[in-house]
Amino acid sequence: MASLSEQIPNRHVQRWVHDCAEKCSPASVRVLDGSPDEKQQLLAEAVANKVLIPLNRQKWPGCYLHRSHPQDVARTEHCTFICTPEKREAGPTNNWLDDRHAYAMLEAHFQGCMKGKTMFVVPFIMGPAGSPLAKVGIQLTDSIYVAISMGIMTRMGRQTWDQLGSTDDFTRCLHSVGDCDPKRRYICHFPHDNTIWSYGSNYGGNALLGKKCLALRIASFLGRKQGWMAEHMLLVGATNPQGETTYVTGAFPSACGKTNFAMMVPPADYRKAGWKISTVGDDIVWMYVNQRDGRLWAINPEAGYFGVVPGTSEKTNPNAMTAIRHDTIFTNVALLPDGDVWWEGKGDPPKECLDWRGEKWTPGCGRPAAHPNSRFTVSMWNNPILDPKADDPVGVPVSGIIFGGRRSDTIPLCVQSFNWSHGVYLGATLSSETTAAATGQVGVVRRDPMAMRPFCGYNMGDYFRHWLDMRKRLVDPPRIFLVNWFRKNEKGQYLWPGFGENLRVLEWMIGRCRGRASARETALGWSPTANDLNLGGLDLDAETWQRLQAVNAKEMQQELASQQELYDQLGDDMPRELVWQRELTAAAI
Ligand code: SAT
Ligand code: MN
Repeated sequence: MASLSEQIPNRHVQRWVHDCAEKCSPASVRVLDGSPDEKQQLLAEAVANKVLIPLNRQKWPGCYLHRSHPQDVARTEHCTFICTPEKREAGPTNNWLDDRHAYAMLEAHFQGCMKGKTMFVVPFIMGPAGSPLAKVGIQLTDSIYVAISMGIMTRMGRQTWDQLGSTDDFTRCLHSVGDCDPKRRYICHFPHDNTIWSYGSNYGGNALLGKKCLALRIASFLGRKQGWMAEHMLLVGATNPQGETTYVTGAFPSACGKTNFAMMVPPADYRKAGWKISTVGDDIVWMYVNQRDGRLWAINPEAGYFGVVPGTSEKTNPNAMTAIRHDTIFTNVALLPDGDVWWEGKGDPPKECLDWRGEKWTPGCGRPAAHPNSRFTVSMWNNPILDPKADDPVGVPVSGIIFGGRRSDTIPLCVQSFNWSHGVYLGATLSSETTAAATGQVGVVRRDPMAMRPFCGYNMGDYFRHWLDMRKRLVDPPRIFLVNWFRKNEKGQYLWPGFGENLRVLEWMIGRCRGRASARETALGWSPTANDLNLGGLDLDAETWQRLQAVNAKEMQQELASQQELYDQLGDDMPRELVWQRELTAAAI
C-alpha cells in the first residue's frame, strides 16, 4: 500500500488529513480513488458489516438496502448551525454559533471518535471536471455508507487531484457518525474557513457534505462574495416539436416534487407531437452570468439523485423507476422475503414484509412500511432522459426561474412576475406546507424563501439583496414564475392533475420567456387564461380552472399578513425594494 503522502498529491490536504487523523484516532486511513473495483470492494465490505443488504439480483441488479438508525431519518434543522464571528452574518433564519466556541465544543466530540474504525478520505468535485465553476471538497468520514453514497452523488476520486492542483482551495468536510444520538448531533458550517464539521448523523442532508452543506450553504456564501448564485433548484430542458430547447430552473421546498418535475414524462398528446424533457439536475444549481451573452447560465454541481421514494411508481415517475432499477442504494424502504423492495405508492402492498426498521409488517397494521422520507441514491448517468449537457463545463442558459410551494389554498396554479424585483418578491415570500424531509410537524405553512430557508449560508436579507443585485449584471434576465401544483377543493382533492400534465404550464411559461404567449394582469402577476394554456385532453371544467387560478382577496390579505412575520423577523435587513413590492401587491388586491 502506498503511503498517505503518495496517495494524496496535494500538500495542504496531506497536512489537514494528518491533523484530523490525530484528532479522531482512526485505526486506519483509506484514501478513495473512485475506481469501479474500489466501489465493489466497499460494497462487499458494507454487506459483510451489515450496513447494506443486497437486493434480489434479478429484479434489482447492483441494488442494496440500508436501514438507518431509527432516529436518523431526515435533516435536523435545529442541529444545523452557521458558525461565524458575528451573529448578524448568519441572520435570524439560521441557527448561529460563535465559530471559536463551535470548534472548541466539537473538538471534544471528534477527539478519539474514530477509534477502531477506518477513516475514509473521499476526494470529490462538485460540478463537471475541468469546469471553472466546479469546486473541490475532501470529506473525511468513518461511515462506509456515506463514503459509498458520496461516490454516487459526486464526481468522486482521483480526478479531484487534477482539479485541485497545488492550491488549498477545497472545502474541508469532516464527518463522524459518532453514536448517532440526536442529542449530540451538530452540522456546523464555517463559511469563512470553507469548512464543515458534521457529527452524529448518517442521513443524506446531514452527512453527504457535498450536497446541502457545501453546494448550498457554503456555496451560497461564496456566490454572494464572488457574484454568482447557489440555489435549491432543479434544472430541466424542454424541447418542443420544432427542436428548440429551453432550460428552466425550479425552486421547490424539499419533497414537493422537484425530482418528479425534473424527470417528467410529457402527456401522450405532447409526446406524439414531439415534445421531450431532459434532466440537468433535480436539487441544486449554480448559476453565473456568462460574459459572452449577458445571460444567466447554470450547472448542476451534483452527479446523482437523492430522491424521495414513497409515491414513486411507473405512473408518477417512470424515468425514475428506470433509473433506480440497477446500482441504487435504497434507504429505509420495506424488504420482501425474496429480496424485492416495496414502498407506499409503488402498487399493491405485499402480503407481508419487513418494514423500514426490519420489523414484521402486514397491510393494515397501522404503520407505513417504508419511512415517508425513505430515499434512493442513484447516479445521474442511470437517468434515461439525462440532458446531453448535464456534464458540460459551461452549463446551459436559463430562460425561466420557477418558484413553487405546496399550498392547499391561496396560491394560484401559475403566474409570471411583472419584472425581476417582483419575481424576487414572489420567491422571497414563497411558502409551503412542511413535509417529512425535515424532522418536525408535517403540514404547517411556513415561509421558505426561494426554498432556501434551511440552506442559505448567511443572512437572508443579504441573500435577497444579492438576488436583486444580480439583475444589474444581466443583459437578458430569465423570466420568473410562481406555481402551485397542490391547490385543493373543500373536499381535500387536488384541483390540478400534476406530474406530466405540468408540461402544459411549462409550455405557457416557455412561451412567455420567448415572448409568444399571452396573459392577463392580476394582483399577483401575469396570469394565463384558459385560452393561453393548452388544456385539451384534460378533464378540467371551467369552474375548476377558475378556482385554480383565482386570486381570492380574503385569502391574499391573510397571506400578506402572514408574510409580515418574515418581514418582522428580518427587520432592517429586509431590502426596501421588497417592502415596496409587498405594498404594491396589497394595493392591487
Ligand atoms: O435530505 S436532503 O437534505 O439531502 C434532501 C432534501 O431535504 O432536500
Ligand atoms: Mn433538496
